Amino acid sequence: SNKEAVFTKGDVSKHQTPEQRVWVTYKDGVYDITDFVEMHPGGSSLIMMAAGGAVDPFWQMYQQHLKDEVRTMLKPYRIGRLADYKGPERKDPAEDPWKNEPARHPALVARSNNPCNAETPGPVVAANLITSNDIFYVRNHLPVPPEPKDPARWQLSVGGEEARSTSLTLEDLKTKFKKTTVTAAVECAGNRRNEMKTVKPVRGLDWDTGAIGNANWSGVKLRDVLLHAGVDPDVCDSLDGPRHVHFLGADSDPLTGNVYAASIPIELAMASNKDVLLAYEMNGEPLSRDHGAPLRVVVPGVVGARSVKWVTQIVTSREESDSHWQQHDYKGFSPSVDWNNVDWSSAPAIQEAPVTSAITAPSANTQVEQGTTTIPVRGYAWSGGGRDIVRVDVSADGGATWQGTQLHKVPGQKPGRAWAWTLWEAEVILPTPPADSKGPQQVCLVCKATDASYNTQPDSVAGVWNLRGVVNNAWHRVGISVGN
Ligand code: MTE
Ligand code: MO
Repeated sequence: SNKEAVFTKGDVSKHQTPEQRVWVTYKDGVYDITDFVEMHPGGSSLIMMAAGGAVDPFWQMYQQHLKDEVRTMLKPYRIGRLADYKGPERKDPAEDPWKNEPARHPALVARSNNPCNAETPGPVVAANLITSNDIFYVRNHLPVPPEPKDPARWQLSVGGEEARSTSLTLEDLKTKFKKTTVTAAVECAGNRRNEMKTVKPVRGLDWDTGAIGNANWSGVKLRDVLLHAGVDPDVCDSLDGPRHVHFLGADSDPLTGNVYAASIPIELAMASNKDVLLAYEMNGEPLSRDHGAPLRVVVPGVVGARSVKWVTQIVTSREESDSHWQQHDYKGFSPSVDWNNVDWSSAPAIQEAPVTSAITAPSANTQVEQGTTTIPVRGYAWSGGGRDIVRVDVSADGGATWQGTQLHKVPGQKPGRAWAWTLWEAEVILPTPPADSKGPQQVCLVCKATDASYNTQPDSVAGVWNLRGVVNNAWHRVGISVGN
């Protein structure tokens, strides 16, 4: 409106701290967000990067759902408008951080574009024991880093506490260390997040069941590389030695310069039977750009977030990684915790994944002919920590009664090292419709897996709901109808 106060960019730039009050602009609007920032001490770091200036360029970077939330959040804080607003600033196309993204298989189901997040389509997710590279889900937080200009000069640096600073080329890794192949599933902790929002809203990508895949990863054992860098083989027994191994990726935030990073406990990194790999091949081919070329970490049995792609630095430390993704994401909380009262330091970073399974066929809302008595049902099951899947049960009546399934496994997995997923299938007997029934019969198919420690899945999503929508391992339900 005309009566609105008018501010210059210079006025806005004088408001960058709670003491000066925190102002930002979005399009032609000026907002005093001090109260918002103080209400969300943990969640304010992103918006604070824009303090005293425009939030618009930040929003070009981040996902749509975040943009919508921030837009709604801003509304009540409007204090005026910007003088001489001339529309969004044109960015130099040469600086577009997304201009180097690789091509992707058209069958991948996109959940966001920049960054690319795309899942394997439901019907093919468990079609084969090994997921082919081009339809393996992609979960990127940042732009894909450029390919090394001269691959021969690419280097991995290894160092940190009680380790010798060491540089290794790809050739060093391939020739000085034993090549190992490990079949392992990688699953995003956000897989099946879409079911959580039926309980209460969650923040995150709307993954269905396809943020998981199973591949043959080849490379060298992280343990061998750490030993090469002089890490004491008995480091885990030392009382004051390093406790964590950090992995830093080459992908960086175009605004802050922060790279993707995560860490795992040193026990996992040093154990020869945990099979943590620095992989340069996926299913016998050099890693593709989306999956971490030229080198990525694969931490079997652990949520995908710790399997750092494009890894260029490995650091031993007494402290856990302080990255955003280790400290302020990929943690699980009680359903009672929300974005207003979350204390990120109160929960540990998720490492080993819980037992899970999902139905991948038939898909939801499938209609089968009247008189159908059985239906083929299939899917995948997997548990973290190398715990094998010992059983998958399915139900055709919402979980009142259960039927057995046939399991299909990757051969040769060692005891306690079942890193691969298990596929399963069954010809499921449908409930007999009541004699007086009219119209289509609704059938709720359910699956649940049991792992080698006899852990099984919780029955409801509501009980495992958490604000970030991670590790949803509730019984998976698929509604279909019989007849019309
Ligand atoms: N590593 C880097 N450097 N950057 C990332 O964004 N995403 C992580 C992990 N490693 C990520 C990363 C997450 S959350 C997951 S689930 C897996 O990579 C996904 O691996 P994929 O894209 O090969 O399927
Ligand atoms: Mo993830």
